[in-house]
Amino acid sequence: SNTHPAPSSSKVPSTTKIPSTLGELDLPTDVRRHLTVTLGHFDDRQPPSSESDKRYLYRALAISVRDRLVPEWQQTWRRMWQSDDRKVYYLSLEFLIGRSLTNAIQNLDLDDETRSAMHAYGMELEEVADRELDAGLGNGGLGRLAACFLDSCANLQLPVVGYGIRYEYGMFHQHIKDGRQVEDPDHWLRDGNPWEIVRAESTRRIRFYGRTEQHPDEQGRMKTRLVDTSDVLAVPFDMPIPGYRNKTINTLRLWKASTTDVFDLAEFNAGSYTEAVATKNNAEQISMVLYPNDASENGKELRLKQQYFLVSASLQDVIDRWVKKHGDDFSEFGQKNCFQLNDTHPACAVPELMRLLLDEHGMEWDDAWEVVTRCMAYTNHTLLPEALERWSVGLFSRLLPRLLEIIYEINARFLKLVDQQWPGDVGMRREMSLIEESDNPHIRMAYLAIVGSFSVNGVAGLHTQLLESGLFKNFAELWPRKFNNKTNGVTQRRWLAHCNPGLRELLNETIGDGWQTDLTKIDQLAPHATDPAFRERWQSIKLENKQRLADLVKETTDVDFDTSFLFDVQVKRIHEYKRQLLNVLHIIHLYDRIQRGETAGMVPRCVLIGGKAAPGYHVAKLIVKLINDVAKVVNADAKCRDLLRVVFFPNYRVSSMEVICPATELSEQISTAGKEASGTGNMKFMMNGALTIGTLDGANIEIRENAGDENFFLFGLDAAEVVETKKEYRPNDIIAADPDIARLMNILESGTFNPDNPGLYDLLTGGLRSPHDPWVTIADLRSYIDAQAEVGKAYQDTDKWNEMSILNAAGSGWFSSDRTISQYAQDIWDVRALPPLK
Ligand code: NBG
Repeated sequence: SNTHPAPSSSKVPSTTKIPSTLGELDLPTDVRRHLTVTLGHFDDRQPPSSESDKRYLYRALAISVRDRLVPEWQQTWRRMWQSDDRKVYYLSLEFLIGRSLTNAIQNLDLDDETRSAMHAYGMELEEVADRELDAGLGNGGLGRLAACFLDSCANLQLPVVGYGIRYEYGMFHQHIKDGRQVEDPDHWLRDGNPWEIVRAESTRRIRFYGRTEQHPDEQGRMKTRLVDTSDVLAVPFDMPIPGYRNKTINTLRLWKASTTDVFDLAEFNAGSYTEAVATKNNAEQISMVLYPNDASENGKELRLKQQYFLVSASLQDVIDRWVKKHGDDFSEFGQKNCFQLNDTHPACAVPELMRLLLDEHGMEWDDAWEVVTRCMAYTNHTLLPEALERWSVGLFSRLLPRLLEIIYEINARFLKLVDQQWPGDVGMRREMSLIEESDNPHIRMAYLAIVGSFSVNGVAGLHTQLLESGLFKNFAELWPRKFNNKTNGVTQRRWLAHCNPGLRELLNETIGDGWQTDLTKIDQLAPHATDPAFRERWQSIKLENKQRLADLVKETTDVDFDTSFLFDVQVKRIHEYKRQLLNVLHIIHLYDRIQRGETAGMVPRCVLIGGKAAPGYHVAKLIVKLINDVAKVVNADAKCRDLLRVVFFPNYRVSSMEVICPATELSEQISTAGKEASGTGNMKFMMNGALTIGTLDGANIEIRENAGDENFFLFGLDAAEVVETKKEYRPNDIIAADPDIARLMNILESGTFNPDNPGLYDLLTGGLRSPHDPWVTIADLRSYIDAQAEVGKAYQDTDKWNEMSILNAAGSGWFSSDRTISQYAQDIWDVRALPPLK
């Protein structure tokens, strides 16, 4: 209890010893205590009979596990701040964490203990763990990458803090009604969140709107200050990020928006109770909901508020700790701190740090700029022009007037530099300006991030090359040394060890368990690829995983997946450039062959497609409808029964991927070359022994290099050929000249899948037939169909297929996020592992 006065300081030991197991309670006793006392759930009948009983049990177990990580969490925090070494802050609007319980159990090595504690309630651990709602605080690859990065930072014991927003509602829940996507709010916090600890004492004040005015400081220098602002509080909630059995628990700090005063007293006294409470709602809106747009920009005022809210709260947090230690001396701040910007979403960090240093800590421009450009680093995640953030100057001047002044000053100085490099070249000044001039001028956030950072990186080899030669060409010419590549990775602890226990045990037995913290060791599998006994075990593990997925598919869609079929999977956000349509066209081709009895050599397949469409993305939603309509026709057709099943998997999310990726045999990575920056799902599939059918896009290129060309099904145009093809693209000619393609287009266009709704898919078929189709789907279709036929052939030779599968897993060492993070730590951050506690 905290109600007793603190003992006099002389009696307080200088380092409080925290017992490693609080109260020495064994886990079953602890679970029972939390169930009945902490949660006040008196009914602990065994086994839990209702869904709600099971959820109580989940919470009691989660709190018991959390108890076991808190002491080392506190110690890691102290190790971090007692050290004078450089620190890193990963600023991201998204952290797509998924579930935390099973991850904590694995990393703290509590599997046996928790499993037997659950047996006492007649429950399997998995059944209890399944009650945890995903923390879906992200859209897709970008948010999940941030979560994998935090895991790897903790594994490598790096001094890294993640900063994000504690959205009340995460990624929407998708359900399918009459074949269409319907969105429901995701109130993931409804049962409370046992993984967070509120730190109200570190609340920060965020200032919006208002105006600037000049005033003299103590030395008589003119300074700027903001007045008449409208303020919101940022309250931090910390989530633990456990390292793998290494006594290190890092922190993810998520900010919740809250009103400055619970009630506006004046309004309250005037009897306007409801208006006063409305003010509170207004402030709290900022952290209410995640914007569900993946790789697309969207210009809403509330989104800019979220971005500034995260950035300002996080920078103030870091500066406050700095000032407590170093006072107002910021000369070393840039050397000792590094902010990694996850895309341009937190790019306001550049002008905001300038503002804090200039206006609140009395620095001069040149010194402040020196500090800022020493500590900011920017990661670009997309080449799609529609995803590049631009904010209207008008909006900015209202919402963040001081930041706009600072951006103008940064731009003026930057354009002088451009003029030195390209004297008199006004075209170049226009092209490179941070402000895009027009009737409605906009700020180019990517340019702001580049100018303010010492490092700019892409997320796969091809992506970085294309940034340097295309999108950021002028900047790469001006500052060639700023640009670097960091190919993405995923954590093998969640994406292999946890989600594929069968394979984990086989690996441990065969090559030892070192791969869990050093995935390069997985190459020791390669010699076993030709061993018949090993192949057989490999295959039987895949079969078990396929059964697990088939059960889930049956439960969620009522479709029977036959585990003797090839499991062919495409899961990712629905987006035109990812070309789920190409996949559908191939399914229609198979359907056509089956109708015509041309099934010689055809391998039976279960095709699974899953992913969410942004709620305002009409074409993507129509693609979802088409997939569902095709699935309905195929699955109802007796002729297809022995050869083809199709499923649209609803509400695809982190926890579903944990079941899907271990069961997948064919991984669909079929984006238009030059459009997918990297991809990360592709890596999870490879690790779990799936073969890839893919284009030369993003990290697919590196996957193919590491798996071996002969173990990868390549098709389609490369990035340069896509550019060439577009100059003279005539999809109608291709369709007319290829009977297979002509027939499948006819099936689609004659309303086979939309008998009651003629014309429904005209938008899609019109796009495919358009000479301006940006995704050149028809150009790649023949090559895709042929590559799929190769897949079928290869699958029929089971020994060969297993060998290729093993060689894919064996080649996946490069794709651990531990490798990626080691490269960030070395090349960008210049940080080392935390020293042990003094
Ligand atoms: C996405 C890319 C993916 C990439 C992830 C992570 C955005 C803006 N970009 O290809 O589309 O794997 O980022 O880097 O969401």
